[in-house]
Amino acid sequence: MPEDLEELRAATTALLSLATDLQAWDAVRVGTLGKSGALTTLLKELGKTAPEARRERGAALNRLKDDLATAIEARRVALEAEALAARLAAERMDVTLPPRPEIPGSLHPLSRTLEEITAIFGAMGFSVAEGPDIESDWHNFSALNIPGHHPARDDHDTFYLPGVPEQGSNGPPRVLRTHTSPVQVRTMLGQPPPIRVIVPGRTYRADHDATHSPMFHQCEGLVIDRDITLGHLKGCLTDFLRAFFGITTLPVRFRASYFPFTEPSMEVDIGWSRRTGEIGGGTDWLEILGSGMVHPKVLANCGIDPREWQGFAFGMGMERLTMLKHGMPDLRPFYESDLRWLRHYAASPFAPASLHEGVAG
Ligand code: 2NM
Repeated sequence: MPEDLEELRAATTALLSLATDLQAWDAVRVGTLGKSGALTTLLKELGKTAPEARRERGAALNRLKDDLATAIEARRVALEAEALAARLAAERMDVTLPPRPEIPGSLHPLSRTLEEITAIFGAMGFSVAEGPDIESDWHNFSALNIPGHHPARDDHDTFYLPGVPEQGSNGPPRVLRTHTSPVQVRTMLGQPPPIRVIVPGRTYRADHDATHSPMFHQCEGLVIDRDITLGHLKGCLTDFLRAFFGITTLPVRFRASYFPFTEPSMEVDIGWSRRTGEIGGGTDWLEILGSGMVHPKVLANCGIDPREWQGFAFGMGMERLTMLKHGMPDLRPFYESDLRWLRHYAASPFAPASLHEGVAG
């Protein structure tokens, strides 16, 4: 290799080893391979070389360019690894430290609601089921007897995801689940009855204003056995609402309604005062839950024989429940991480929801 090229190789290699951070490294890269870098300049000058020597010098230049590009890239990888190692060492955290009860942090009010709901239904023999946020159209809609023309399927409400590449762009349609019911579908498909589950989790709808968030939390529930009746539904949900709001005499009303996945279907209202906002007082009614007897078609879709099994299901919005319990006027602060709001509504992690006193209170 010509002497001037060997010199450039040596000089660049030396500069690279002197570059101890990415900024210095980038200066070497630009100074070598950049638009007016040393090597780029030599390549541009190749045209001035005598025609007999041009082929050989060109080949040597290209070899040097490959070598230097490789060395420069290797240095970047090494510097980034060093930087990461330094950061990991600086941010090392001792997870064996004892707790500091004087700064315990606190629970988000939604987490608290989740704990309370779980404790209440847990005392009634329910377990918690979970499932994916990204669902097939079938689990989210078809299995639940929601036909293609139902408004819940409207593009206005549902976030559709692009087709999965491995399955070709016209693979099965995927959605962000619009309710947690697809988890009930998965539960029925995955285990034989009897079933007693609640299903808390994130749900998604293309809706955004003072009382709607595109992501919110639901808790649904499902009970399947041989002889479950509307009476069980009414008793279970009445007990739940009275335990959740801590009012043993809370008025609860069941009002005929419609859902595609239950028959008959009912909205559940609690007594309150519209004027003062007080729950359990006054003479007004507030809608709080949806419920019904699981439609025989849904049972059949999920591999359960509706001549042998029946049951009830229900669903509620967890933010709404939390807002009503604490008299919160606005939904938006739930997701804004504003410490003033969080401290105001915080619950202590050292006073977890428990029901040692029983559901009926
Ligand atoms: C609601 C209201 C009424 C419901 C039904 C089912 C399933 F999977 F069993 F069919 N899951 N959840 C249901 C019924 C949900 O939410 C307002």
